[in-house]
Amino acid sequence: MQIIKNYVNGQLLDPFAGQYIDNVEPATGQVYSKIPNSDEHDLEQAVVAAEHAQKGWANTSNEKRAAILCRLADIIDANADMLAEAEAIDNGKPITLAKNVDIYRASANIRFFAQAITQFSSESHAMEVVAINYTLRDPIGVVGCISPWNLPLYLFTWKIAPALASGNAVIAKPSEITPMTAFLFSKLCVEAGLPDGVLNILHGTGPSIGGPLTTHPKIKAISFTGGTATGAQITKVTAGMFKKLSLELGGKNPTLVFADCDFEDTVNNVVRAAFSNQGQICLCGSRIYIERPIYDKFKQAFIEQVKQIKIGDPLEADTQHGALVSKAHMEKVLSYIELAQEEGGTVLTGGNQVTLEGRCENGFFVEPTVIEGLTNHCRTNQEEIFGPVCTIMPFDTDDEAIMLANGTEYGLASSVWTNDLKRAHRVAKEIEAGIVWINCWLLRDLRTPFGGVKSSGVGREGGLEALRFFTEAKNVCVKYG
Ligand code: TXE
Repeated sequence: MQIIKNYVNGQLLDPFAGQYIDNVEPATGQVYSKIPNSDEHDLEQAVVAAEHAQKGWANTSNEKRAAILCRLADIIDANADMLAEAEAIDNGKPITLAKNVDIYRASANIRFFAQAITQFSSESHAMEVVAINYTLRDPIGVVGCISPWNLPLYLFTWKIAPALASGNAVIAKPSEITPMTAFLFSKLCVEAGLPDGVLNILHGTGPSIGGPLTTHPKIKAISFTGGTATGAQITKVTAGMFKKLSLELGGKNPTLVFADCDFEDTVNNVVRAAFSNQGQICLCGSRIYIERPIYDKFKQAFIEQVKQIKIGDPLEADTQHGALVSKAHMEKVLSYIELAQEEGGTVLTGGNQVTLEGRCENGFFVEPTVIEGLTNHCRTNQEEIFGPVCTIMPFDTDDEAIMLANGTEYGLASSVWTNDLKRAHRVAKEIEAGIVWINCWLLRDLRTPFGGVKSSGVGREGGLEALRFFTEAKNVCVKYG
């Protein structure tokens, strides 16, 4: 049984109190490793290490920091197969997806921000003949990064890379449900020569270590991705502490399919948008609105394709649909499928737990599920299910499509499928979301602002937005006139 360790001041350590929790492999339902359940003592040790390391790291030139981070990205690439296998075991996602999306993006995140910091500049504002203002952008100091289980190493690196690149020291907490790749990553940090204390990784639950991390007075900024309820809790407990917060929360994303779309390409991508990573991506399109003239044709083609998704052992190369992340999460998803039927929905395909034979007989597998016949305001269409469940509904006009799309408390992402240029731009302008994809989904340029509106969060990640978040602006005004 593998025992995961914290990474503090460059060392792999057991938690002070010696408390561990079980780590379950979702595809088998078996405990396969132990995770430290860290507490305030571990946090204090990490804060001291981070504070001590931060000044030196901030005073290291951008080029040198970038070189160390690029070395780390190269080491991730060299270990991509090992990390992808670990991610598939720990999370239940198909190994092919883990390699091509998660691990690929983990090194891309680090390399991107390593390079971005060497191009980062700040503004100056001349007051004609009187004075000049210039803006200094200094690292904040010690910052906290809290990441979820759905894209474990991908989102972990997405947060720590801009924080480190801009000269902060980081205390990071991966999800206790998927801690393995962050642990393996800490060993790679040692190999890359990341200075001691610059990055500290503490494992454990929200109550034991997440909460204390958010309220620690020396941690001046928190970047969080996770559930909306947790985001609200973090906002509440940090109120009055004047911390910078970036919150990337839940989504209930609309997919708008217009009759003039490229039919086959749209079907393929709407399936991908609904069911990638077993529907456990905050960007997944789970409410699919289809213009009435093609509703029946689209429904048929869509269901046919969904039925062909190969469910299987995440470790098999041809598996397209793996296990849900935990038993509790599987039960939550199944309860929503039941609720959808109580609310008057008809399950067109899927709807059940799947029992595989052999190694995965006790795994947490649920069929890709498509439901129709629901109203927009029912709970199934309002609440984040975060699993392989989508609903389909017809619409008649552009305005109705926009109204339906905007009819939830969330506003993270959306996708629009049409060949009408004017409509595409108009709909994009009207949709209440941080991200609108036109004729594509999850096509990511890391320079673009990333985040949501309404209950999907506050703040933006990505590119300059992330570097600005992890730095403090100071205006210097020099009078010379
Ligand atoms: O998330 P949590 P959970 C949604 C999705 C899912 C639901 C709950 O709907 O079903 O949230 O998932 C840490 N202070 N998303 O329970 O609890 C926690 O340990 C500080 C959407 O796993 O929000 C983990 O590291 N930290 C989503 C991280 O927060 C706390 C991704 C996220 O866990 C804490 C995941 C606290 N009080 C779930 N409590 C997305 N937007 O991508 C927990 N944590």
